[in-house]
Amino acid sequence: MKSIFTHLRCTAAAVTIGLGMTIQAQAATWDMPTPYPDATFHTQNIAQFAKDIEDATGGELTIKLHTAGSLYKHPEIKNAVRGGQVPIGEFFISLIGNENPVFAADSQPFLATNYDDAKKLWDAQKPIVADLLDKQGLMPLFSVPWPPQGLYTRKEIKTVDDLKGIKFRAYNPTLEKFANLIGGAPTQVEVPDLPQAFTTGRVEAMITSPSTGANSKAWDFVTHYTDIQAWLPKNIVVVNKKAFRKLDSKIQEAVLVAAASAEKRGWEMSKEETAAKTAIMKDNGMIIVQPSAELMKGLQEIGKAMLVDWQESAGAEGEALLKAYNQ
Ligand code: PCA
Repeated sequence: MKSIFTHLRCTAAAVTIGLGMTIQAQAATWDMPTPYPDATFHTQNIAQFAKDIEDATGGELTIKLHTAGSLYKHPEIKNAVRGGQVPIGEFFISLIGNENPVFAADSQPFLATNYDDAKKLWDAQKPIVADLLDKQGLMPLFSVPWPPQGLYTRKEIKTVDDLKGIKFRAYNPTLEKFANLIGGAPTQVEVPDLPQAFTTGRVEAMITSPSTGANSKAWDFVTHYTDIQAWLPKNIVVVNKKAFRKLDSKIQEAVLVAAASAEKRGWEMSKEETAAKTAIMKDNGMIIVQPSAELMKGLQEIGKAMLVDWQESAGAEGEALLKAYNQ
C-alpha cells in the first residue's frame, strides 16, 4: 500500500534563522483525487481553494488535483484518504449512505428542495457527519450542494406510471431505491461514464442537476428535462487528520481559511448554475418541462415513504438531525 509520504514530494528549502541556525522548511505537494470533470463548478471551486492555499502559504503547500476519477475512482476516494494513500479528497457524501443513513440525508427525495432548506439541513447534518468521519480519522473541510435535481427522459413524463420499466442511471443507494420504487431499473454510473452508458443503452433516464446535464451534453441522448427539484445533494472535501496535524500551524490555518471561503463561494456558484445550465440545455434543443401536479404528487408520496424508512434506519442520530432541521 502506498503511504502518504510517497505523495508528499518534499523539496527542502533551507531557511536561515538567527545565530546562523538552519532549519528545513519543507514545501509539500498534496495529491487530491476528485470524482468530477474539470468543467464542473465543484472542480473549479476546488481549483480556487488550491490556489488560495498556495498563495497564502507562499507555495509551502501545493494541492495537485486529479479530477474525474483519474487517480482513484469515485467509490475509492474516501477510503484512499482514510488509509492515508492521499491526504485529501472530494466525494459525494450520500455515496456512502449505506455506511450510515446520516450521510444520505441530503438525498432524501423532497426533504430539502431549495437552497435555504439545504443550508438548514447541512447545519443539522454537519456535526453528526463530522463526528462519524472523525472516527475514521477524517476531518471535513467544506461541503457544497449541487443544484436541485431534475428528471431527464426520452419522452414526456406526466405521471409516475410513465416511468415504469425505464432503465435509470443511479449515483447513490438512495437514488437506486427511489428508481426502484418508481418502477424503474437502476444502474450505478459515474458522471465521466454517462454519455457512454446512454449511447450503449445501459441507461435511458437519469435524475441529476442541470450542471451535470449540461456538462455531459444530455441533449445528445435524452429529449426532456422535467424540473422536479427533488433534492440538493452535496459533495464534501475531507482531509486525513494525521496528515493535517503534520502541517505547521500557520499552514493548517491557511487550509481552514481557504476551506471556509470555498464553502461560501461554492454555495453561490451552485445557485448561479441552476438557471445558467438550464438555459444551455434549452438552447441545445432540450424540452424544459414544468412537472404536472399529478407527477409531483406521486413522486412526493414515494419520498414520504422513503423518509419513514430512513428514520427507522437512522435511529437516534436521524432523530436528532431531523429535530435540528425542523427547528
Ligand atoms: N451531479 C452528480 C451528483 C449530483 C449531480 O447533480 C451526478 O450526477 O453524479
